[in-house]
Amino acid sequence: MPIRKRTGTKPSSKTKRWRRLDALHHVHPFSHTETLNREGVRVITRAKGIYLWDSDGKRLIDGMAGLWCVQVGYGNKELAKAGAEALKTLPYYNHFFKTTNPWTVELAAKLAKLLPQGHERVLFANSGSEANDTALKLIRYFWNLKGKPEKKIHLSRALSYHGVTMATASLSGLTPMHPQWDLPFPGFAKVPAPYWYGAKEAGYGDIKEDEFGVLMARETEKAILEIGPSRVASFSAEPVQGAGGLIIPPRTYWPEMSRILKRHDILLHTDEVITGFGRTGEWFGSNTFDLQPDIMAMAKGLSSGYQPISAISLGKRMADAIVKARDELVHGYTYSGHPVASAVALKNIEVLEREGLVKRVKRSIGPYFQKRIREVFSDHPLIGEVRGVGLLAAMELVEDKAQRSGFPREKNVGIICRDHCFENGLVMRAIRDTMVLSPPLIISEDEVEKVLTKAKLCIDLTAADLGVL
Ligand code: PXG
Repeated sequence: MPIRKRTGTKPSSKTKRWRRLDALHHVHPFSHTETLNREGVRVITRAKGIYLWDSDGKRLIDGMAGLWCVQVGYGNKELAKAGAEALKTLPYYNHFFKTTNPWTVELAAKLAKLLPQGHERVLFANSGSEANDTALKLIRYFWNLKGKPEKKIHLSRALSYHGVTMATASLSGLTPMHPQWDLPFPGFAKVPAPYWYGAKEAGYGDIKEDEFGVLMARETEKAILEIGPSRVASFSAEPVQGAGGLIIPPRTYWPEMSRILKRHDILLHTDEVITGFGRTGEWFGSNTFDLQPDIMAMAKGLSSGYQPISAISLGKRMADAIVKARDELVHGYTYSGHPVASAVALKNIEVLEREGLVKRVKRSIGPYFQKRIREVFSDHPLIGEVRGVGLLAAMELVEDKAQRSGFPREKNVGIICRDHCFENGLVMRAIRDTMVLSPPLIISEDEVEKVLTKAKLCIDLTAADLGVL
């Protein structure tokens, strides 16, 4: 296919109006407001399956399932109907005053069946940040109940993303998330990420992947010993790190980490906000990596993003302590277990089960996606590594494949590639210079081919811009 740049179509009067109002009145997350206003936002007006349409009728393939969340794809009528029915029947009620509602109860019971062994109790919240924030509070409470109030240090990893509240931003290891807010708070310590592809640039030489996995776990243990194990409350981790660049740990990492956490009596808090609900080919990333979390946070795929809802599940040890505590649990949100969000999440899980979408990621579409993305890109001169699991994949754009060394940051290679993708009708996320795909779980083989054809065109365009092709 010839390499060409598409020129954008002229925006309609409606688009111009929305862009103007947006620039005047709407402050966007994780955006430089003045730059965004100058360049103008894209207005997304509808979506179906794996496709999005903007206000000028341009169609885009959503290679990111929104923000890693639309498992069942867009436009699922069953979810819409379930939400509408709950809206008409009980648009709101809470769980504070000895009350509950049928949708939330059924959802909690359903989750108890799907969650890892021993996780039979859940709390609800509205976002991934709130779920992780709640998890941290429950961890602190647990150790207080156990008579070990000195266990208060929360460990997490470099490049992790756990949310944006004061505590979860402190927990996050993506350092740009801290200075604007004078974070991290005291009591949050960081350990290295098991990011093998970056090991050479980080000074570890030609270390083998398996060896690196063990080494990163041992570095974590070193940090634990320096702090003093009696002070360390928890280790928080995404089974696969998402927003930090799709970091898939070497297979030796988690078994070694699990041993270390057990040895020092440190709670494992898995952040399943991205890895939950089939993304890695099992219901949870904790299943894929054989983890026994003490507490888990989930959001996104819980409702396929159709409603804001998140959950925190307690393993047996934490549940026993917290449920049997003498005092009332002084925590909860106005919208915890919202009936409409619960109804939609319940229906979403029903669809995932009935359509066998999680199994499909494990057995058919996941392996197909992983095989094809490697076939198309492994030998590309711009791509240093293709990695992935289930329906998650990343491609590292590098300057020198042999040295595994990247481009200078100021070249913004990832952004160049992402912009080509938008121009050519594909949403592909750039994390630094790593291109990431996380499509809806309903994606077909034919649609995978469409994604990869567009991705190839855009990576070729990027290579041409850089004078590589
Ligand atoms: N944990 C993980 C692992 C996440 O990925 C959160 C917690 C926070 O969830 P809420 O619902 O509070 O946003 C997330 C969110 C990106 C991107 O650009 C990723 C997220 C959010 C926004 C952008 O990759 N993940």
